[in-house]
Amino acid sequence: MFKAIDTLLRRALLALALVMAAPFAALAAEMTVYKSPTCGCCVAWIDHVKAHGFTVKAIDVRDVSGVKLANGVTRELASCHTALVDGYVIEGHVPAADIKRLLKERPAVTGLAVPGMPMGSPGMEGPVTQRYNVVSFDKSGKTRVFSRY
Ligand SMILES: [Cu+2]
Repeated sequence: MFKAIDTLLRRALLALALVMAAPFAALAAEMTVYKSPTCGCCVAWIDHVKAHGFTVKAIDVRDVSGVKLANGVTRELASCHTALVDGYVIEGHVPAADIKRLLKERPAVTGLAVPGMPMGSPGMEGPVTQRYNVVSFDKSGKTRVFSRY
């Protein structure tokens, strides 16, 4: 009798714990963004990912290329800022939706990049909108189109 109540109580507590943990699991990951102190579009991109639920720690560095080199971002892939999130490298003006998809699907890649700084990408909004691709890249330098805009 007591054992049955005990089991019920345990199940109820477990259910409660799961319900309470769910909102935390749904929270987006924390991101560290390396950028030059004078980069305006970097800040605009940070605002974009924050608006999509990411927590951002921005670090100003004098030479972002050192961060890129250390994280497998080649010259062809390079943009302004370099971000690290949950084991992945995010280079440039990558839309938050792609980062969320990356973190959900977790492919075996180093990260995502939007090379250069295409007009119309998040943080680069203006009167002109260019077409651009988000590419995934790996350690060997191999790239693959992840999404098209
Ligand atoms: Cu930029």
